Amino acid sequence: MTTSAESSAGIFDELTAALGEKGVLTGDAIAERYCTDWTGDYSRRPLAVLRPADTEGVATAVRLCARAGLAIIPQGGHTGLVGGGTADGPDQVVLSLDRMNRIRAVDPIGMSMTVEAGCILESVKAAAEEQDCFFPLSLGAQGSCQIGGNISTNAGGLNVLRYGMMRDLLLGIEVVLHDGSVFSDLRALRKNNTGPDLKQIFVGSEGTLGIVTAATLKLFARPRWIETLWLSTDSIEAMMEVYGRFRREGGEFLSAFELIPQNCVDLALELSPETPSPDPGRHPIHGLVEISASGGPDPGPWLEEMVAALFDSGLVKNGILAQNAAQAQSLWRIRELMVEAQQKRGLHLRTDVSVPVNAIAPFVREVTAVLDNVLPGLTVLAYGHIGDGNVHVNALRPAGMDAAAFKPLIAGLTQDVNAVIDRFGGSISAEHGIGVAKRAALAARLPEEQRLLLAGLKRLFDPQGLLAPGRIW
Ligand code: FAD
Ligand code: LAC
Ligand code: ZN
Repeated sequence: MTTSAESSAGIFDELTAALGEKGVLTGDAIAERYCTDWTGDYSRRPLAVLRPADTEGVATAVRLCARAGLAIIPQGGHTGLVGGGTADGPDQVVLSLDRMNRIRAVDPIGMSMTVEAGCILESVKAAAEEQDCFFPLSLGAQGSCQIGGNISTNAGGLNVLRYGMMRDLLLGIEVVLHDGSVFSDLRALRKNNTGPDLKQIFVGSEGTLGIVTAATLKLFARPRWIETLWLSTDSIEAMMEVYGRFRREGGEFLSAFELIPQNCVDLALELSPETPSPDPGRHPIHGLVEISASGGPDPGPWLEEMVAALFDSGLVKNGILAQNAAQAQSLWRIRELMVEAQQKRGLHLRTDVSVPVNAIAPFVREVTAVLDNVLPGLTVLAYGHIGDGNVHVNALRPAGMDAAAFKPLIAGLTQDVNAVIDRFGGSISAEHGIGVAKRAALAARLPEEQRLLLAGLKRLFDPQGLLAPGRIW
């Protein structure tokens, strides 16, 4: 076994012979996107980038790397927010799935589709729509993230409250294991109670147990009516009341409910001043709500009554019911812009936490007070998917503080957020995963029995410790 960059030179010749010239990049041929993630916070040149074109190529690459003792960091769209897809040590190669982007089949009767792991989420959604079906996973990064990355992080996003997370959308999987063998079960079975469901072990395992090469996904009926609302309230407590009313009275019509504070709207409009302000009155808390139905009677009349009642009750102070698709899009654009705007501000505190839904209001108040107190001048941005109890408690650094001065404070601020999360019995990672960023925080919270089971799982699936080392465990 060889372990250094120099002595592994021969392995790259072998890999090139197996994967072709396009399949192995080294040196200057490695484009920046393989080195630096979307946040810009994680960056490192891997020894090489392997780009197999098919499952057999992935299997060969894994076998050869295992023989040479090279660690593999699987990489999808590189949009993950916890540093998982970036090389971070010597003797590591990135294995990119980007050439494995074929839609293998769409079945509009069984309502399923089978796709390769490197398919971009947006193209998966488009292929489903071509067959008059709907694949519901939706997130801001959908133009770049890949289905393999979505599975490996158990991605969530905007429609979880109706359709569930990636885990709930998976019918089958194909995975290359540590020795190059292939675990394949791409059957579109809706029911299969033959013991533990092995495919679920790979969901959320961030490349540490195997490399996902293909998946069979659940499809749904395409929504025929979509209504988009922007509702503004005076407080987060009022917004939770509004949410509760929609949840109880809207039932399965409710497909998204996003919490957006005014400071996030300000950020979005700062980045795109031509975007119309959804609430010139600048109420402090907004909700971006989507109601949709795939069939049956148009929910429009019910919705109008519901919104009128919310105004009458005094809970909602201002609101927009989008009159057409363009207006709906411009409301959702604010949701996207506020995330882009944070990235443009450079290094900032970024978290992804969850609490029981009924604790969101007190949690947001407490965590904001804690952060304001620890570092006055922070702009705390607490937004997210409140139907899932999932808040991104992010914060921009105080005016005048540069990134170099802020960087050493991030770990402490994150611990402060996590301490509040612990008091509320929440989770330090709701949807982004653990990666390298949250490894220590997870380790500090894992009960011993769970740690032992997970360590055993890792030994079983990756005895050499070469699959995404340093992630999660
Ligand atoms: P990558 O970043 O490339 O990789 C993520 C992890 O998965 C890494 O550990 C990597 O090693 C592993 N991996 C990737 N592909 C494979 C594979 N084929 N086999 C095994 N392991 C693999 N996330 C949400 O959950 N909800 C959101 O609402 C959301 N919004 C976002 C908005 C923006 C603007 C951005 C930039 C990100 C957002 N994310 C969100 C985070 C991110 O998009 C998701 O985590 C996504 O699932 C990552 O997919 P990817 O293909 O980019 O994976
Ligand atoms: C979002 C990402 C950051 O919800 O998860 O915008
Ligand atoms: Zn999110």
